[in-house]
Amino acid sequence: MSEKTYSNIINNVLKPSSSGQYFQKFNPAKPSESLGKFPQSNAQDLEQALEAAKQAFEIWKNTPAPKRAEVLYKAAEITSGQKEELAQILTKETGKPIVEARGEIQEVIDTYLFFAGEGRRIYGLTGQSELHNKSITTIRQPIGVCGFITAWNFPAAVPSWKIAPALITGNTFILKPSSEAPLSAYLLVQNLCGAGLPNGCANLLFGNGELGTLIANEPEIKVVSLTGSTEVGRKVYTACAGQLKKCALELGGKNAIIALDDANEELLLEGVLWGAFGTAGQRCTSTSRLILQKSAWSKQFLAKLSHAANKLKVGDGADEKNQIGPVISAKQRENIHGFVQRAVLAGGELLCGGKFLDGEGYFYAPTIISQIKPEMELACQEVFGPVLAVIEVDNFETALKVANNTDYGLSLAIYTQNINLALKASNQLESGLVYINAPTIGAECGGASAFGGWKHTGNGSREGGVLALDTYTQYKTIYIDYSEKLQRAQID
Ligand code: UN1
Repeated sequence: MSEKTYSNIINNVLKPSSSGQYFQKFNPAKPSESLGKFPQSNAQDLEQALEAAKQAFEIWKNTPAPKRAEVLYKAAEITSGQKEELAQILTKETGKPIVEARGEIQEVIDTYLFFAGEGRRIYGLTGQSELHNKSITTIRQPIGVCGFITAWNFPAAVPSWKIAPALITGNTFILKPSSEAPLSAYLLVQNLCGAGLPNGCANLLFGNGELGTLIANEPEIKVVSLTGSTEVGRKVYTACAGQLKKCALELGGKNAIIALDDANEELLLEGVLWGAFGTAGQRCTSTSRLILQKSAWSKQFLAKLSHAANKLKVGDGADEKNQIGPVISAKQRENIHGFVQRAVLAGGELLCGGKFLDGEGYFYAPTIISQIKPEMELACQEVFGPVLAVIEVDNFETALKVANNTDYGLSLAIYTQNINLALKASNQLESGLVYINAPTIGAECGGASAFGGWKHTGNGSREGGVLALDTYTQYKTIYIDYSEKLQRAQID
């Protein structure tokens, strides 16, 4: 089969890049299989996309929000009709198991439906004036062209978390997906265009980090939303700060499950396996630390956990029987292995995994390393792979301290049947997400499900849920004076 060459999408038209250069994308489970060639876009492409997005903004911002919602409802319907096909492609692109890929496409649908509903509820505030015959109203208004820079691990869901709130509030966008996962984003944008979005509202440019830098530095892009590493986040934040423009960051994590000795063992075992090894540990929410209360029970539990981890089926995610797919690239697999080797050299005890697995793809065995101390590299740095560091502690108080002892603050969990300790933990854990008796992964996108982190995981913005509207709107306060004579507010 000949390799397909893809184009950017600008103003609802397929446009090859002006650079004439392309990159290839391969299936991480079968690296000899190419998914196609994608343009390496440059400043000229960005200029064209920007022009289209700016013009479209003038139309879209004046379209009533419930009308905008119709496009999202339609996009949800189209996506739903293609769910299996999109999931299969997502699996080829990322290697994630097909059940997870189906779940991710469902998340796109749910995100569109949730924000379409918000189209009838973009509420403001009304206030009380100190004067007679005067009213005060604060409304939300769109900001302009948004730039989205997204990661490869959730190549459909994460862009949808940005696209849906931006569009429903009247903004237009340019999306630059990771070059490790360009195809799902392409299909997402095509479906939005096919759902009746006016030309130029949704634009897609493929490219590498240089294109991301151009987007962050472009003054006419008024909001930048990035899902990526803390390192890139710092650069993007600095660029945006220089222009005093909005920036939403969703960055790394060093998430932990605290397991107290009264935990429901069955739930805990399943939760740790799923949290640590789901998506091959490549979620910003993955459980990368298990903070285990030391007891006679904890030893047995670790033995059971390692046994179960060893039995997980690792292989091509397209095969329904496989539970863990490959990691995204050869380079990433080397990085992961480096972390494991250094942890063992530093005194960690390898309970299972710690090796490459046979097969053409970038498979890495689910790995558990115990005897990790809170100050060791494996306890502090994000690995982004199927590696779990076990840190044993004596009691609840130390467990909380260790859990909070990280630069990141995305997702922390506690397993206990003691309601007082569970509630104390939910109050004292320093993270944007806290789970009680569930692992650190699995955030939803509706209503109150604000997604985002504390500390170096972000800069305070939230995605998924009604608070996401804050990123894409600015407030305007309107005073209306219907008195016939001049009045003044109290000035002394
Ligand atoms: C991410 O890895 O960037 O909560 C997002 C979860 C997923 C989202 C992960 N729904 O695990």
